[in-house]
Amino acid sequence: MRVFQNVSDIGNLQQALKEAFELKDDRYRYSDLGKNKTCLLIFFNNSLRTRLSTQKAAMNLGMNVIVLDVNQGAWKLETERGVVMDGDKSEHLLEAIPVMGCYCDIIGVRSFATFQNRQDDYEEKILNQFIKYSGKPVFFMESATVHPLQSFADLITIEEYKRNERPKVVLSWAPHPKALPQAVPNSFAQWMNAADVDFVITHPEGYELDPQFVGDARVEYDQMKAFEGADFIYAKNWSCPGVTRPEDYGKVICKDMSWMVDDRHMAVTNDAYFMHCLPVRRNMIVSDSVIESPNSIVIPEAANREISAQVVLKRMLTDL
Ligand code: AN0
Ligand code: CP
Repeated sequence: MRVFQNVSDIGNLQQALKEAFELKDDRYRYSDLGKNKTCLLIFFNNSLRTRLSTQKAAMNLGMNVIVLDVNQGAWKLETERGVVMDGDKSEHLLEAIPVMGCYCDIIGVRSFATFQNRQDDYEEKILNQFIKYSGKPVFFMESATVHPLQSFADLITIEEYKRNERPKVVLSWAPHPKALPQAVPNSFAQWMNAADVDFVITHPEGYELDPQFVGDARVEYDQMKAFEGADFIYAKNWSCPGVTRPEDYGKVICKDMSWMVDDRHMAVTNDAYFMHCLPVRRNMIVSDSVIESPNSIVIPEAANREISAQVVLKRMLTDL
């Protein structure tokens, strides 16, 4: 594997899940595979889980790991070509990327949507430059539009907890004070569409996700109706994707607190498990009672981030 961005990059999902459970059973089985190989993790944005779980996964495989927080200690980077660099940016991405590639064998990059220009975000302008100029395999650690390591971990978690062959999985928008990216719901939709689940998306009008990610999923604007009989509730806030209203791209257009997942919502489900990628704002996205209930699986979900990262790194190492 040279790029990990979309669900298609992982190939057969049953095979990927099998590999994930094998690694979870014995995570040091391939501890020689990464000997003398270096994994470089580049963060343009904050992280707790991705930073720790990916580092751990690389170490399980015997790799060396270097982590760089670009905005803390590195030079401020220019990303646009053709700019006269007389401002506060000391280095251009076009030099920085191939230099980073010199010091590693595999690169992971986190670079969120900036919401300045929908086209730049949705064309994955930054990550595509890493793919093009680093000369190394690149895995996405949440880009402008996708967060595949999260969705793979979510799929592993659903497979572990499902109580019937084809569970009903509901992705629900929930309120949040700040504008958040669409990467998590985009990827989650993409992966759920590829998996064998009954998938429903619910959100207020105006929050329609990009059609390339929605695919054939059912969209239900009545949240309570969507929750009926659900086996898994996957809550997440996202800002306006700008599909139906381009001028609102990246904006908060609804603050309706009735969308917060609480006991009233969970009561109409099939005793559903509650999931969220974290970090989560309590009593905005989800009530204390729901996230603290026995049905909340947010911690095992986060734990599976180590496993999804390890499958991806193992495959990249194998193909070096
Ligand atoms: C980010 C987001 O919503 O995409 C990261 C989630 C994994 N969340 C925040 O910025 C709070
Ligand atoms: N879920 C997730 O990616 O968390 P971090 O932003 O803390 O890495």
